[in-house]
Amino acid sequence: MKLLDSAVAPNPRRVRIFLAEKGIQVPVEQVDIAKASNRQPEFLAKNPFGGVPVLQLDDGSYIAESLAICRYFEETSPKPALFGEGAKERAEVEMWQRRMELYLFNMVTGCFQNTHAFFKGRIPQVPEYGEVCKKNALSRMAWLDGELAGRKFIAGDKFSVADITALCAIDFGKPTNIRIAPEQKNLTRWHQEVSSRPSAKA
Ligand SMILES: N[C@@H](CCC(=O)N[C@@H](CS)C(=O)NCC(=O)O)C(=O)O
Repeated sequence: MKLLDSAVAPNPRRVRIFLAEKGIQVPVEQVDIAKASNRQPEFLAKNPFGGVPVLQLDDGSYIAESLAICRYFEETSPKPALFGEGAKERAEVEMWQRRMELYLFNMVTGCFQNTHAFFKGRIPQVPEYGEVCKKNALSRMAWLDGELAGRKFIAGDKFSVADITALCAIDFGKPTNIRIAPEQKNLTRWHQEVSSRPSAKA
């Protein structure tokens, strides 16, 4: 088994944090996305969309999509449960994970992809759309600050995959100046708490 990784990108970080929380060690191979190694035929044969991370299994098959990889490890190593336990908690974690991915993470990465020099010439950039993404991300962080007034973590009292997605989204906001505002005390408290977990260094 091997994780095809990029140390600089937010999606692979989601998987690395997930693995660290579970205490699972997987051999890692860096894919040089700056040199577009992930866009070469050899990599596209593993994941036709070219994104990292990709998990290479011992039977020679590949699993792409960060959340699919996380779900694989949730099944093989159920404790600690990061997708929730029982019908209600699992549904709540799923709801929050999807909210964090669709409405925050994708906005932060959408801003980066459409405005940052890294993606110039790689994809057709639409800077105006990037600015819309940034505005959306900032307003969702303001909303999240209010949500976190009443609970410790994103989906409730327990740390979950929703926290991992939100942490990776917010930290990846740095290059496009998507930052937590000083008055967002609840979001700041949550960010400090999840950042101080050993897994955040992954
Ligand atoms: N939906 C995929 C997204 C994968 C993705 O876009 N990964 C980025 C890194 S965060 C990537 O490979 N970027 C380089 C590129 O697209 O060329 C997932 O959840 O893993």
